[in-house]
Amino acid sequence: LALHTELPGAIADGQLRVHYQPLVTAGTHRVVGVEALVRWQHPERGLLGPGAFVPLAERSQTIVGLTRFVLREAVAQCAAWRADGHDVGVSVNLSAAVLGEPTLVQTVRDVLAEHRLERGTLTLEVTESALLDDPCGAAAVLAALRAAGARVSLDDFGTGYTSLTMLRQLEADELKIDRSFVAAAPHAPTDAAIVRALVDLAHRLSMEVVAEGVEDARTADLVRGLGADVLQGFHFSRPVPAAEVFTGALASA
Ligand code: G
Ligand code: G
Ligand code: NA
Ligand code: MN
Repeated sequence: LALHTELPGAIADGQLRVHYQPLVTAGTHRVVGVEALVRWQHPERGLLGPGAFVPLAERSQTIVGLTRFVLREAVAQCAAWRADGHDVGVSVNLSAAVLGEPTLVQTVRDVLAEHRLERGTLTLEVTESALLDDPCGAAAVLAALRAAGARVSLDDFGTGYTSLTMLRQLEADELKIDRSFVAAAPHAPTDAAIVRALVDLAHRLSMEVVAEGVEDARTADLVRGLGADVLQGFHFSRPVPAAEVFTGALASA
């Protein structure tokens, strides 16, 4: 059986899992959020990463159900952490294919209301390539998602082709600098200059800046110095099951 034909049944059957990767403040490395990253606990093939099946889901309507599952799971988990005294938010990835889905905004409204999550606690990550498909439509959807109480983050920023045009057309709360620039910054003055410039640009547009792909202490210190507000990467934690997020070395805000 091909993975793409199995996936809808697997979602219904409860085979998807959500892992979480911490986001920490640049200064003191307190956990202020987590990014939800989907996995598939496949009965024969073992634990599959998103690269193995998210692209398949994106080629069919399956991505709609997958996204709804991850949103519900992540928001419920975030609400549980907050009830336990952890002042954290949660970030969920949205594919281009769901941005055009008429039910998306209502789903977000419903899930936030169901778990009584405060405005600004859920962040929705979109990539430039997702926005490229239909920039005007995307701007309207992002505005509606923000009106519903979610934050919007521009993921993998700097790798698309029309970054600056995007910034003129839509309002976002957060910019995630692509990990290719972050990882290279300690070794290449050009990359460090690009990180600095993206930070300044984002701050002037009142956006918070996340540096992703921080793999060592030297990179963490450098991008903090370049002005990043929040850091994410293997140096702090890999994506882990919910139960492991607050049991390691990292403390929450
Ligand atoms: O963990 P890995 O490096 O394989 O992740 C690859 C990609 O899968 C990342 O770009 C990430 O944004 C994407 N991804 C992970 N979880 C989800 C999800 O729930 N929905 C969507 N649309 N993409 C996801
Ligand atoms: O495209 P997106 O930014 O959503 O991708 C998130 C992916 O990045 C996850 O699959 C996660 O495993 C991966 N990731 C997170 N931190 C690091 C890191 O420090 N280094 C590398 N190479 N990948 C990372
Ligand atoms: Na992301
Ligand atoms: Mn990214």
